[in-house]
Formats: sequence, C-alpha cells, structure tokens
Amino acid sequence: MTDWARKILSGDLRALARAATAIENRDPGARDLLRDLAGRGEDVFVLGVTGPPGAGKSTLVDQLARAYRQRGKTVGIICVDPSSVLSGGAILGDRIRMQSHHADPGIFIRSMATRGSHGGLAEATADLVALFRGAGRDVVIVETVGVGQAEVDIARLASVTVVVLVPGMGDDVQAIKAGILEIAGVFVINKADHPGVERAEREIQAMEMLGNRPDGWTPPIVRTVATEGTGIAALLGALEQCPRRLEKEAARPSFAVDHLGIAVKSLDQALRFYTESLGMPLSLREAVPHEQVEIAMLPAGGPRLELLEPTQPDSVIGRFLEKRGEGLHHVALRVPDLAAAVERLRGSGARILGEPRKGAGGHEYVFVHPSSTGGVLLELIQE
Ligand SMILES: Nc1nc2c(ncn2[C@@H]2O[C@H](COP(=O)(O)OP(=O)(O)OP(=O)(O)O)[C@@H](O)[C@H]2O)c(=O)[nH]1
Ligand SMILES: [Mg+2]
Repeated sequence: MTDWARKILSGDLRALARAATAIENRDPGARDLLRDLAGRGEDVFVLGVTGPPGAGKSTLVDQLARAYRQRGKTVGIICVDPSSVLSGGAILGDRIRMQSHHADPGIFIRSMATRGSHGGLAEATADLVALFRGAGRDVVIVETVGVGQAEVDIARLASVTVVVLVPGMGDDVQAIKAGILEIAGVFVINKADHPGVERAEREIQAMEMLGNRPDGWTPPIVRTVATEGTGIAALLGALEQCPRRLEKEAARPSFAVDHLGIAVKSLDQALRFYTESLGMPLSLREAVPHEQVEIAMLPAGGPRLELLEPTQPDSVIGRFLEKRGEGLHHVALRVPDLAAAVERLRGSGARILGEPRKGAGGHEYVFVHPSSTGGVLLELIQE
C-alpha cells in the first residue's frame, strides 16, 4: 500500500485534498491510490441529489450535511456541474459554502466542472466517491444538475437518490423524463414557501401513478424550505425508510464479460450441439445484415455465448473461417464508459478498429485489434 493511501486511511485531510485534486486532474498516480482504497467503505451511505438548475439542491445539501454533523457523522460532498461551460454561479456559490464549513473537518466539499468529455466527468465523480468511501466518510453526498445522462450516472453511484423539484414548474413536471421516476428514492418539493406546492405534489403523484417501477417502490414526496431548514428532519426520516441500492450493484459499473463470440460454419449444426445435446437455452437468433452474419445468443450465467455464421464468404467472419477455421473469434467486455476507454486506449497507442458504432439493442461497441490485447480480438461494449 502506498504511503499516500495510509495517510488517507488515518484521516489525514491534506492527503485527502491532494488525492481529490489528483482525481480531478486525471493524474495517473491516483490510479494506484484508488486501487489501494478499492472495496473499502462498502457500508458508506451515498446520497445522490439531483434536480433542475436553481431548485435549491446546494442549499438542501448544506442543510443535510449540517443535520448529519449534528448526529455525529462525517460528510463528504461532491458537487458536479455537468454544463460544458464552467457556470460561474454554481461553482462560485459552492466555493462560498465551502468556506462556511471551513472550520469543520467533518465536512469535506469538492466541486467539479466538466473537463473534456461528459464520460470523463462521470468517471471522476465515481472515483471521488470511491476516495471518500475509502477515507471513511460516514455519508457521501453527490449533487448534480439533472440534465440528461448526469442523473442516471448519479443514481448508479448512489445508495439513494433524491430528486429535487420546485412548485410552479407546471408542464415542466411532465417534461421531466420518465427516467427520473425510476431513479428517485424520494421526491423533494423544495421552495415550499412558494405558491403551487399542492399542484406540484399532485403532478408528481400523477406521474408516479403512470410509472411502473420494477421494484414496486413509490417514492414519498417531502416538502422543504431549504433556506430555513424546514422539512429536513422529515427528509432524513424518508431516506431511512427508502430501499437502498446495494453497494454491489451501486458500485461504479465495472468490467464484465458480456459474451464470447464463436465463429461457426453452420448455426444449425452448432445449435444442435449447444442446445439439443448440451441443453443450453437459446435467447436470440437473428440476422445482422450490416455485419453480414446470422447470430445465436446462448445465456450462460450472465455472460453469453454468441455463435456467428457468415452470410457472405467475403465478410469478416467468412474470411476468419477461411483463414483460421471455426473457433473463438472475439471476447466482448462491457466497460463502464466506452468513450473514455477509447480515449485512454488511443492515448496509449492501442489499435482501435474504427469508431464506436451503435448496435441493434442501442448499445455501443468497438473492436480492439488482437495485436494490442494479447492475441484476442476484443469487443468493448457499453449499454
Ligand atoms: N424561497 C426559497 N428559496 C430557496 C430555497 N432553497 C433555495 N433557495 C434559493 O434558491 C437559489 C438557488 O439555490 P441553490 O441551492 O444554489 O440551487 P441549486 O439547485 O444548487 O442550483 P444549481 O447548482 O445552480 O443548479 C438560491 O438563491 C437559494 O437561496 C427555498 O426553500 N425557498
Ligand atoms: Mg448547486
């Protein structure tokens, strides 16, 4: 273990601050550190707070941090601003807040604006959460403006996600995409001192009625006036009732084998072996015209076997069969962030074959040449 990691584990705040900066700057040294800290703090409560710009998220996070401190818990706060231009307002506001907590080592705040791709930001956020977990913060709060992918990213990191809305949004509530319903553990109507609270509540309820969550949870709706601290206790209570995403699934999406691709001369013949003789189930059989193959998918405990038969002799798979005969053609890995992975691999001189493409299921994929991977054609996939 590095000295750096040891210092962080012993509660050294300067070492923690240095690590946070290294993560934000994508300093390669942070990689080793994160490896040392990996798997620590699995029971740390990670609270996601998302919602439209100016809804009062930062003010609310401030109040929550205060409340957790009163209960003797240490807090780490990460404010993510995914707008491409550094929006002075939010970050400046957060800076001022940082100063107001300056005297309390029990609260550690970091603000991040976009650097480079959005994917990079999501990755840095996940790394910061891992850092704060490792550093033994009792609660980690991640604030992000709810725009597009950002709120989905936050939900993936968080044990529970709070969606902050405000009265008077009218049709905007409908405009908030249905996805928000799936990630919300609790809805907050902040600025409950403004008119239109009942209406906003009815609109959220109507949305909840239409939605159909796989886990059957109906997020409670809590009214707050963050500037006055009203409703914070109720919110803490609601958070305790809320089902938590287990650390195992909430952890940053990790690498996983998606499938093994096996080139065969005849799907029918191969399926006779895999399904009829061996007894494996078949989940999908379809033609993929742009790859000039017909494929069959066989679930195998998470990963799948993909059998590929060429529809043209001069296709990629056809030529592979001619040169090498039947056999393992590629290994497909699911990666947390395809764009970031491609960027990193290109930077390190790996041979990426073309640009990421969209597959039929909406996933994106790209191939890496065997000369870079240790002799196996590697397909990288992101859902
Ligand atoms: N009246 C009223 N104003 C509030 C309340 N909560 C926050 N505000 C004010 O709303 C403004 C925005 O608050 P922030 O906490 O910065 O909102 P935010 O959602 O973090 O904003 P961004 O991070 O820029 O998206 C500030 O002027 C707050 O003082 C509330 O409950 N009632
Ligand atoms: Mg804010």
